[in-house]
Amino acid sequence: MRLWRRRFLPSLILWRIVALSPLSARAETGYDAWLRHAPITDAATRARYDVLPAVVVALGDSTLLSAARDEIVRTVRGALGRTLRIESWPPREPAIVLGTLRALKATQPALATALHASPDLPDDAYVIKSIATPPRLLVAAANERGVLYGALALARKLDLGEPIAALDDKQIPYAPVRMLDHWDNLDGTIERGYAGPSIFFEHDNVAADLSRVRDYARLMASVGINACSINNVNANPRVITPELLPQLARVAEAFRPWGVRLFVSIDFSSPQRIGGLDTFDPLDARVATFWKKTVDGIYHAIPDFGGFVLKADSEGRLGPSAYGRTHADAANVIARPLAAHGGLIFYRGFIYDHHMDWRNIKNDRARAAYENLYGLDGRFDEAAALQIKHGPIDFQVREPPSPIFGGLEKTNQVIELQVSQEYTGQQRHVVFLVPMWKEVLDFDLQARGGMSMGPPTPVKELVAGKTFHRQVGGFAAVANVGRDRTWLGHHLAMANLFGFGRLAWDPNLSARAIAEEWTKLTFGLAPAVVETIVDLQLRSWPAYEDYTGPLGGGTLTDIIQVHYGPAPQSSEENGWGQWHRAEAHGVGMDRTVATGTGFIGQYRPGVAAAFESLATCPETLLLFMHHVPYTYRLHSGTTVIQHIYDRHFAGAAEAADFVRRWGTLRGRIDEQRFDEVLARLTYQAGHAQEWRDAVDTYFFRKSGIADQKGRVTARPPAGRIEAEKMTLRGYAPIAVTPPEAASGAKAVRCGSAPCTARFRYEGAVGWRDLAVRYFDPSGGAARFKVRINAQVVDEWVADDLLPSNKLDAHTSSRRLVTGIALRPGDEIVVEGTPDASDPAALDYLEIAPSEARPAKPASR
Ligand code: GCW
Repeated sequence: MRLWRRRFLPSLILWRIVALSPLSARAETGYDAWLRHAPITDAATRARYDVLPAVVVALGDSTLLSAARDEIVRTVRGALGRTLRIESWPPREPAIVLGTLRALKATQPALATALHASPDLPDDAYVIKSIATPPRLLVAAANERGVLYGALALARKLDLGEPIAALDDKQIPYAPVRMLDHWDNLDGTIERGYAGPSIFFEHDNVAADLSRVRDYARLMASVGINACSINNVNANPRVITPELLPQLARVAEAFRPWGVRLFVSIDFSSPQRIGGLDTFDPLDARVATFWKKTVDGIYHAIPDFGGFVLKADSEGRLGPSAYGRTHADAANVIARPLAAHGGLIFYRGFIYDHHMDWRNIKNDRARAAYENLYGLDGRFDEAAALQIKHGPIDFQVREPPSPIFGGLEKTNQVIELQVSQEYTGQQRHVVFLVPMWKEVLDFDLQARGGMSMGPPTPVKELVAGKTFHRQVGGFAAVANVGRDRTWLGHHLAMANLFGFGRLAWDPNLSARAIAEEWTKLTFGLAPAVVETIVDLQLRSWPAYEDYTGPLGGGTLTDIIQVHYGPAPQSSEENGWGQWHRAEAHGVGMDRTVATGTGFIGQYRPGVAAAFESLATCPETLLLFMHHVPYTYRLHSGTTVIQHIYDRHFAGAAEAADFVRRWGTLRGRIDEQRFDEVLARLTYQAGHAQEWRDAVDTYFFRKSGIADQKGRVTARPPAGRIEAEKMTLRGYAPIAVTPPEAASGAKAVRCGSAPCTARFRYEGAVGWRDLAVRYFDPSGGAARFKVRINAQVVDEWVADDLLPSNKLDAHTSSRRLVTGIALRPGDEIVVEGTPDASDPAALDYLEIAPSEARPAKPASR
């Protein structure tokens, strides 16, 4: 051992030199996500790895085992600056040995015996064990993918600086299905994707360069994801035509070394649209033949193909209802040929009528999944699983678990979560979703009929088949990563991708533990950094819920199109069924059995009773379950309306505090990611104010009830100067839609450039911060300048890519101009120069005493 260490001393010295070079020497673009394998600089932590062998041996040469071995080499190289020797069996010195139990037994039966716990290892489970005698460190599993997971887990331990001297770790995945879905279109666009174009497709074909797909597969494997569906559930039927097959085979090949099985989404009318039939009736023999031929053809090209995802009879997609057939008929006709090859079909439970009559207060979209599927329990083939969104509506910031999880006893289930933050800030807002997912996964649906009937039946156990036996079950999440170098568009959003994988492997991990792991891997082990980022992540979902919409009323976002900024009224009076039913006296959906839509009756009796009664309904879900007067008093004694006002202010203040908190990390992490996250958090704080003001104003206008704290009134708040009240040249007032998207319902837009809006400052002498609220629609890049008297103090280009080309709450943006010395009589001028269809529109200016901010404020 000592001899061996001496042999490697020179490289260690060299390493110290590398390790001591400044942080900025490492390019930190975000692309490596949590697999950076960054140098461990702390001497005590490094000393833990003095026991690490210098050799790594893989028992076999498959692509999986090679990937496993190479990742160990890469990790040790990065973390410790040592290059492990790759050898074959038997190694001549202590080694890390990676192999399946079968290979171990064949090479050295004694080693296999050392792993006594292991004969019962299911697929994908692994053991990592240090042993006293050479070869020292074993990573073993029943299947090769398990070996890969073990190797990647060992790599993670190293990256986390955890001791490895006495390892005896056995990990069994909680469920067999751990899957990521993508809503990528063949033309390269992504439905609800917020980080650039598809990594899988371009120009109606699979992308020519799949190197990003390979890197993505490595990320997936590192957290135990074993399946990936690559195209939109609103599927283009071409995806399974013979023309595309060789291309899909290339994706499968990119996934293979990392143990990820390829799935695709299909169109249910394919037999007609690409099969030349005049029908897609699932009970028609010709249709069955079409599916069999298609499936056989795919397996011929891709022997380890995973199967299909299917969205049918939902949001305009064709389905079995066209022929009066059931969802089970539809799933089974495709499941049968898949089963012959070990494939699966995930049949989506997201089935509802989006033309529902909103005037009928008994109508309720939340009831749809249960009504469509409950009666079919036991009629789905074993190779079919229902893939059910976690809540009964659609990835809102707060929903109860879908009752169908607790209703089905004889049907395979997979829960569908969403990493892509469709309704939760679209990766412009930091919202760490793991705590939200955990609330759903831990929720006891009392599926055995009530507490008296046996132990609790939390959602996680139900979907994993631990309560009622299921052939297939587990976890899926819609990820929608894109070509942006950060994968999701926000460095901090990657904690959701990581967290989903970790939860799918082990839903009993705590949100904090997951956040800690992710932060250490992504930003390093320094305690102050870890504490700050973990704290911010854990506060982010509650903050977002507060400033968008507390009490379970729905996110109040624009429902019709982009699902981003506030547009509370857009949920109402249309067929989409995301109603919150705000009227002059009260708000909320009455879903009770007694007087409402009856949705609550879909839960088992114990759960239903708790939701039905106002006294026991969790207040986080109050407006989801009940319609109450604005004056209804919560357990705290506060009225609903006052609570709405208060939480919006508290949430926006939290978002502002995130900027301050992040600022403390300057110099403690790399500059690039520090600056990029700071820019996003600064934007988020500005947009959180927009949310706060829009939603509070909306409820103020609906209810007519004043905010007891005087913040929500018909007049602009203190310190705010409406643009339309300033002295305008070239600018003209314009009404904004929806009205609450702009302060005072109005903005000014530039007619003939250059336009100016000016006013005279009459406040006290002092350092001031100016907040300029302007609109940044997508149709151009207007320019703005702020002048104090003749001096230009700031200028910027409004070229963010926000999801609207109008003046609305999606494009409402804030520019902070900090630390301005103002004197009474100063003239403050905003000058706007339009570009294309962007009219350099302004909403208001706000002047406040300067706050301590990060030394270098980010642009937005
Ligand atoms: O919430 C809706 C999204 C759609 C999506 C659908 C679904 C892919 O707005 O964009 O379609 O859910 O999950 O099928």
